[in-house]
Amino acid sequence: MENKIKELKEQFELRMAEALTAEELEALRVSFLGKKGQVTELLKGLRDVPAEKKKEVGQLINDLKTSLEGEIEAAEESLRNKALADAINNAKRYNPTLPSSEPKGSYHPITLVQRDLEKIFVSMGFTVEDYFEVTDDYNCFEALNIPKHHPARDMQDTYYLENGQLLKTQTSAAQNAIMKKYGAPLRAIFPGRCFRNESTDACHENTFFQMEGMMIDKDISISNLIYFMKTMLSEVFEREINVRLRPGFFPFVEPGFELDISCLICGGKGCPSCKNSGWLELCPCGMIHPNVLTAGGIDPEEYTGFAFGLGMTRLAMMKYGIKDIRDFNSGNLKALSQFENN
Ligand code: FA5
Repeated sequence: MENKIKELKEQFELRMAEALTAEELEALRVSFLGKKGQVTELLKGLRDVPAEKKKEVGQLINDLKTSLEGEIEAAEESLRNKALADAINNAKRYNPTLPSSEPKGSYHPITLVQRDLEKIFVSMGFTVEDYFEVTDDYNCFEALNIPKHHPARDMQDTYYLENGQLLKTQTSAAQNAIMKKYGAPLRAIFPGRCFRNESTDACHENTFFQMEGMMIDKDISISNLIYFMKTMLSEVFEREINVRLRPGFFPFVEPGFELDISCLICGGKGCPSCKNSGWLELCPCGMIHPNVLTAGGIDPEEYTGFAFGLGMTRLAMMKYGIKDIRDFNSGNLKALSQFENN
């Protein structure tokens, strides 16, 4: 038996020297250590060894088994290391000092407008908050003073998921969570993507961006609201913009307004982008309803605040003279890659 063990070891070493690939190593393992492998057969032959030698021979076979397993594992490890080293050595070298030969990317116009707005509001002491795209009925409607079966729900044809959640129809859906997170006083903006089941046209999309803002403190009034809206618009457009404020109904503000800007595509004459009215509905706003403050854990006797829901996609249309809102989601690089890349 001892001779047989020695012979097997020598045979193994000879074949090991020739095994250069992972497949060859695996074949070697099966041939010696597999279910019907030679070492396994040797172990089975142990039953014919005289009782007084069984322990000693058994030990020798186990040592052989451990040593063969170790050699195969080491060879596999060294193959893996070599493959990794080859991959690293053959990888394309990158020299950061050379001019780039890759085509240069550009930011989406909505990203550019969002960055502008964030800069403007951060400079006025607002924080920038993030919020989910999938939310629930409470946050999107009930916490905003829109109970179930309220007719105001008809204004936003909502995509519901099978589990009862929904795609947010308005960035106002984040108001409650943000009030609960920070309490009062509070100054925050929260840009985000909104979804509505809309028939699309030059100024309506089913997927569009809004940017919500809230300011809550003692003695906040409509004049604060108007000041911030005017400052924001003149900063974004870098000039005075004609605006008009008219009454608007949203259950979560009282009083509520529609802030329209004179259409910059047609100069106010009327075109498909402004539904031929010369004005574009851009930023509904108002003083936050006491019920909404209470739902957010803020005492309406002590604090007041304003909120606005800016149509960021429409703002990008006006800023960059894009006539059709559907271009934004078109994936058409010719249309989308021509904007200032800052
Ligand atoms: C709202 O969504 C309110 N949450 C806004 C608000 C916030 C009011 C805070 C008061 C206080 P409205 O449905 O009007 O309101 O949408 C707001 C803006 O989003 C619109 O003025 C418009 O600029 C933009 N918008 C709305 N629907 C679409 C659409 N289908 N495609 C592109 N932009 C849209």
